[in-house]
Amino acid sequence: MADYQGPDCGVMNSSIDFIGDIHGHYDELVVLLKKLGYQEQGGAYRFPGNARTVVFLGDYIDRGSQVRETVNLVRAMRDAGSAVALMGNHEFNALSFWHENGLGGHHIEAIHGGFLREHTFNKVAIHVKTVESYRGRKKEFEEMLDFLKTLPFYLETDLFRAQHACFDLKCAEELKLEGVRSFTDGNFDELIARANDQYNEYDDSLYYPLSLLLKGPELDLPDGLTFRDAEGVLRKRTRIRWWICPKNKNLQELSFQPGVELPPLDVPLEIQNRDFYGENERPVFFGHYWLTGLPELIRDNVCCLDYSVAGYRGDGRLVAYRFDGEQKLDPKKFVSVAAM
Ligand SMILES: [Mn+2]
Repeated sequence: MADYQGPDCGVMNSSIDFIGDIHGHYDELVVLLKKLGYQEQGGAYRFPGNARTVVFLGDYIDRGSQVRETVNLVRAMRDAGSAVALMGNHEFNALSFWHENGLGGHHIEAIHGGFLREHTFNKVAIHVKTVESYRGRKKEFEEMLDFLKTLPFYLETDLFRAQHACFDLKCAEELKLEGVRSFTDGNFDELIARANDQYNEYDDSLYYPLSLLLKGPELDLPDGLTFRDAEGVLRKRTRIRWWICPKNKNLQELSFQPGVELPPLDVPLEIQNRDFYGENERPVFFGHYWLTGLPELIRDNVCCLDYSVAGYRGDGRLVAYRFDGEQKLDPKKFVSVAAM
């Protein structure tokens, strides 16, 4: 951690392999890295001659049974300079879940319970696999949390953008203005409290920019409308396609909740007027969305790499895209491994 130079470290050229959500599926990760031509050396995988770099798109923990092995490999590659590891919503959630409300004097009144996330049944259930993976290794667990604090929220070069869920220019600008690219760019107790403070009307909150980058934009469903997500949790909000012009689009067209069909109802004007990721923007890479089937491009500058390797049906894939700077992405450049 001490030697870490920041999110641009390691990305010295345009030959990058982006890898989607891993969620404790270490065996598939190793197979994928080998398939991409990376070779093990001193506990990390590197591309021969350091000619290529991995960018991990977040969500290393939870769900799978090899969380510890996954985190250790991602961290070893980050430390070796053969990878950049971005933060996912699961990492942000874990840091918040284990952080005492009020630590360092930053107390959020509206949050009940002793931590920045209430320890309710559903929230505990999400982290069970991670805790099991570190059973009897409390110190290592704490070191893992310290590692998660260092993960940058997004990565941007002249050739691409990458983050866990959604690229939003205003959010990126806001974080840039604040000089905050990760939770280690300042006092952690203060930053994590601000990132969880959606109740602050004075708005020095980081809640909005971080939730867009790490979870993507969501839309409240009309009264009474709900659906169950892949884990059976009842949802009153839907994720939306942030790369299409929302003007005059209805709920069915705008919703991006693979496997869930919503009715073609009207969408509030404030959502119809929101910014979106245009067709002429540089390519953007992300995970998060639980896609199924074989990898395909959403658009020639929009590439989601989460194909549910940790999905309950067991038919998911761990997916990479081999990027060489092209501004029109090529569907033949996906490389993937079926869940084992
Ligand atoms: Mn995920």
